[in-house]
Parts: sequence; C-alpha cells; structure tokens
Amino acid sequence: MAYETLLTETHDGVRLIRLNRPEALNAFNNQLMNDLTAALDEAEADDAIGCMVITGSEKAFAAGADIKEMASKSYAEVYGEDFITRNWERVTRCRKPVIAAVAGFALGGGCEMAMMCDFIIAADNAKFGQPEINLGVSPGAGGTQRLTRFIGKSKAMDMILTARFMDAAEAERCGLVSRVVPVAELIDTAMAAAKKIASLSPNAVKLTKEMVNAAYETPLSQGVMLERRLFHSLFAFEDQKEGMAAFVEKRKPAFKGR
Ligand code: CO8
Repeated sequence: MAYETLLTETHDGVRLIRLNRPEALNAFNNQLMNDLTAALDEAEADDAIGCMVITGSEKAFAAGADIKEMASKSYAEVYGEDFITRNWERVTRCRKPVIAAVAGFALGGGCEMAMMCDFIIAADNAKFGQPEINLGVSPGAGGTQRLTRFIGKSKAMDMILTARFMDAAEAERCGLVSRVVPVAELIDTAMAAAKKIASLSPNAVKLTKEMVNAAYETPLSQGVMLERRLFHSLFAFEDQKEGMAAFVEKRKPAFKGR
C-alpha cells in the first residue's frame, strides 16, 4: 500500500518504514500518525513479515509533534479528541518486534516514538531531546516516564527541564540506545538485526518480547514466574522441536511458525 507521508519496502521478512515529511523534519502531523498506524497494522497482519524497522532521514528521525498543527488547539479539542493517545501508542501494541533506526534529530514526540520501539540503533549523528519545555508544555507521549526508566531520574530531569540534546555517544553510555554506528551504515545495521529476528521462530520471538516487556510492569518474582511459564509454553510449538533438532544435527533450523 502507498502512503502520503511514508515510504515502505520489504526485504527478507522485514518491513522498513521510512518517515517521509522532509519539509518538516518528519514532524508527526495527523496524516503521518494515521499513515504510521495503517502501516503497522498492515505489517502486523502479514504473516510474511517478522520484524519492522522505523527510520527517518539522515537529518531527522522526527523533530517531534507538528508544532504548527498543534499550536492553536484548545483544551477542549486536545481532551475531546484524546490528542496523542488516539493513535500514538500503536507501536507499543505491536506483537512483532519494531526497531527504531535513528539518525539526526529525535526530539519531543520523535524521541518518545523511538523509545516506544523495542530497541534503538543510533547513527553517530543522532541527537535525542525532550525540548517541549521550550514551548511552554511538557512531554506528552510518555517522555517523562520512558526516558526516566531508560536513563534514570537525574539525566531525565536534566534533559526534560533544560531541553538539552543528548548525542549518540552519551545515549549509548546511558543505555538509551543499544548501539551506535556510522550514519552511512545505519540502515544496513538495523536491517541485518531485523532480518535475523525475522528468520527466527515467530512465536518464540513474540513471547520473548512479552517477557522482556513484563520486566517494566511486574515485580521480579512475578516476572520470573511469567518467564518460566511462557518458556514452558514454547515447548508446545513444533518450532522448539525443529530448533533443537537442528542444533543436534548441525544444520540450520527451518522454522514454520507452528
Ligand atoms: N513541527 C513542525 N515543523 C517543524 C518541527 C516541528 N516539530 N520541527 C521542525 N519543523 C520545520 C521548521 O518549521 C522548518 O520549516 P520551514 O522551513 O517551513 O520554516 C523545517 O522543519 C526545518 O526546520 P529548521 O529550519 O528549524 O531546521 P534547523 O536545522 O535550523 O533546526 C531543529 C532543527 C533543532 C530540529 C528545529 O527545527 C527545532 O527545534 N524543531 C522543533 C523541535 C521541538 O521542539 N520538538 C518538540 C515538539 S512538541 C512535541 O513533540 C510534543 C510531543 C507530545 C505528543 C504530541 C502528540 C501529537
């Protein structure tokens, strides 16, 4: 399907979704959020897709919510239309993994969107920030919560209250991103990680993602119990037999998603 504000491609079970509003540094307007929601719905529904990658341009992953679209909204409008949550959190409901490949600016809602993905691979020119305070508002799509969990209170307060940007090296040091690569290698690196994921047992991948996400929502003892039960449940799939047989027989597994 073609989208007004996105470019999509598929390679080896991976759907690459490129945010494409260069005139506004990929700021999220209503059209882009509707397109992104539809693109994620489409990828989730397609059994041939095992992983998604969301990226922007070399200059900007996304410079946040569209300030020009948002500026004149009233309280009655933002509350009435449930501004933000209506479709902003679609990425957090994906059962398949979603990787954010971030080059350039990831600011405000752009940083929040990257943090909603399962992990972030950054280019060496990436700049993360929550500068909403400069506009007289606060983060509104999870920034105060997710950034604090990622990098701790002191750094999160510093970034959110002073609006300073964090470069890729600092983002890697404090655990916001999983790795940093030269900007020219960003897409290949993210696609290689995504292709590896897409080649695995899809049920094992989805259940493992659920387990890691549970670490944010449950006490340790319950999280460990959930992990054990879901681990046991993986023995119900043919892919477990295939994966272990392939190891013993020294061959590549052929996972079938059953
Ligand atoms: N919204 C709308 N347009 C934008 C945005 C944006 N967030 N960011 C950049 N643009 C536009 C600029 O207006 C400019 O357009 P034009 O050429 O027509 O004037 C074009 O993109 C290029 O931008 P600049 O000329 O400013 O480029 P620079 O390289 O000089 O600067 C910056 C790049 C530093 C990224 C600068 O553009 C900037 O500071 N942008 C705003 C960043 C920001 O404040 N982001 C937070 C937005 S608020 C938010 O995200 C709240 C999230 C809560 C959820 C919202 C749910 C909807």
